[in-house]
Amino acid sequence: MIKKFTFGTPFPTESVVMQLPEASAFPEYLTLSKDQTTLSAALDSDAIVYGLGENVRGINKRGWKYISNCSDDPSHSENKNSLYGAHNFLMVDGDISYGLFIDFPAKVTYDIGFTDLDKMTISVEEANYALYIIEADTLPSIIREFRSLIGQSYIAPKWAFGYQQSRWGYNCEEDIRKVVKGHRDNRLPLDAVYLDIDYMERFKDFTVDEEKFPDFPDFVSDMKKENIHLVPIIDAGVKIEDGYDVYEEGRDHDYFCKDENDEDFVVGVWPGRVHLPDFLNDEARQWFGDKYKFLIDQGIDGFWNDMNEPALFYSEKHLQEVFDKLKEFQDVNLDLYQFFAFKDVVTGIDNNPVDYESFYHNVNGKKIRHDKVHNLYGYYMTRSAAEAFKRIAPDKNILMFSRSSCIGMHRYSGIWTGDNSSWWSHIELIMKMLPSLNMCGFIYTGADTGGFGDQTTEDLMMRFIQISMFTPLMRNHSALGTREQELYQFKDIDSFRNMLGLRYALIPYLYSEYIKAVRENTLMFTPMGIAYPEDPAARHIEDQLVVGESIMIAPVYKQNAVGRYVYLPEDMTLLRFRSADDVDVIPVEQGHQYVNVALNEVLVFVRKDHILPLGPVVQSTADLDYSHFTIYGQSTSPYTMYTNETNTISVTPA
Ligand code: MIG
Repeated sequence: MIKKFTFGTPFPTESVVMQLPEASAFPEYLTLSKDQTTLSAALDSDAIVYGLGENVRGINKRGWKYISNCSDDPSHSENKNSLYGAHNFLMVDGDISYGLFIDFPAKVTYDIGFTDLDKMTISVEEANYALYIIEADTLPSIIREFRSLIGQSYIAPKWAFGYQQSRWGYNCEEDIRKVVKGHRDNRLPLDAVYLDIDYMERFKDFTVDEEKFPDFPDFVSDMKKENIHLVPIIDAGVKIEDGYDVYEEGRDHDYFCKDENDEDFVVGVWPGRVHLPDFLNDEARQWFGDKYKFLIDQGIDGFWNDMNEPALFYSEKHLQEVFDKLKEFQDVNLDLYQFFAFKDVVTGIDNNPVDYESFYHNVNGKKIRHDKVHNLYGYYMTRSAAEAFKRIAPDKNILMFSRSSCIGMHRYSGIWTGDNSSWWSHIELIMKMLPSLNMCGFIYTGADTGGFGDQTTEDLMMRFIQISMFTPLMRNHSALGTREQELYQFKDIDSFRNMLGLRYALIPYLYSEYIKAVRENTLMFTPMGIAYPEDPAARHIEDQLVVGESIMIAPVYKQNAVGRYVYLPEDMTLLRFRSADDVDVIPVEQGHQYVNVALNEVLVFVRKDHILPLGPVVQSTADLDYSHFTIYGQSTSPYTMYTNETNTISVTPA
């Protein structure tokens, strides 16, 4: 049952799709402050708090403070409180269990056992929000009810389950052909290559640099013949440049965010000075979305939206203040305090909170200050694209995922988890994010495989691939200036090829479980405590996940580890894969087990009374073959496999 409580006048976020009547009785396990901005609840000693989507730290969010405030922060260390998304759903699993969703577009702070381990305090910036409390017998039912409240998640095209290669720095057609060739020559399967900001003309959205790509449509179709999709990036900011149509149209029609004097607000991002499209204005949103047609007409069928928190390097106004202020420090003896004051002036330039309070949206004629609706910006940018796709190419399923997000956006696209690093702890982090993201409706998702920032290593890449091979988005992406990390750059290409082969053999199963998660409002990645609620030993395990209905995974995420402990809540069949066809099949008993996992091996545990169908190894999703499967595990009932969004086949146990 969902209970809705409305406080003040909430902004219509369109995060939910159901109209519910107001509930009357406020639940006794929650305390609402007099001013209605703070909710608090006791947490009994064994309670787990699940949810909050894209965030640092554990699956159990207890013991830290999180702030929903979409932020462009490329250092995902555990001292952070906010990443790129605002995912205001959580679930308390204790003596009393319930779900809670705060429908509010600005800051919400969650002190989940940070100040007091046994207490949860949620503070909403203003008493203008809708609160939904979900009560049900089981956690999966709470999730199901919540997900039906927010509407069906986005469905990505099947090719987007193929292996994808990206790097900030592929500069021209030649670079991309080299990447494709590198994969093909080494028989590394591949479905897509990404175009980062370098493909544009001076970083202008909806342009292609003709010097780098002399005949873009031709190139796109060449690539398509090789079963390679090209996926260009779109940034939120529009470059200020006379003669640039997107800039001029936006300016002439007042489609950009305004400053306090009603002038188009100026900030700096990649192209230098830009304006920010006002995605919260219906007309502007439609206008910007229609611009994607420029690339769709040239054969493009996938996009990623970036910098849409929005990321701000500087605002022109604040930059001027900084320059003025810096003069005060010139020729001064900078002592300890002076020096740090000076440093703060400089390092505080980008993504400065003051800047977010100095521009405005036009929402149906009403001027709304940005910080009041901050967390909707990336969501509405992406919605602008997705709504336009329906008009431009109603018969196509176009891949779309975004960096910034808010619940509601899950209906329009997936997300990637932004600028992670080539750190072992970030293999662990994605494993913890996956179930939390699924609860919040984000099912098409994945991390930059191998790590975006910093230098990767071959062993780290191998272990990263071994978790990414289960995630819907499996994309190797890295930052400009870091070590090149295409899989053919490493020594043991054979093992990487084997891992990718296994991924492609798993796609029929993974895609099917993805569709089920979307259609049935379930998790694709289930924490052990939710999958095995009757087993106290499974309850707090955070480094194993149930993937879909049939399998459990226990990734290796520690440097130098050649094995690990695994807890089995029931007897299972262990598959130790070196490749899709080189596998040891080992029955393992319920209980704690130590298992060896060499660097070139990945473990899959088939659950009791379940089967895992593996397809043949192919080089591209275009060659997926549903005519025969190798079946692992045992079951008395057939496995229902979605072969596309709606059709199923029945796969019978061996
Ligand atoms: O601030 O377009 O997260 O994936 O490669 C850097 C360049 C801007 C951030 C994205 C990253 C992308 C990069 N972008």
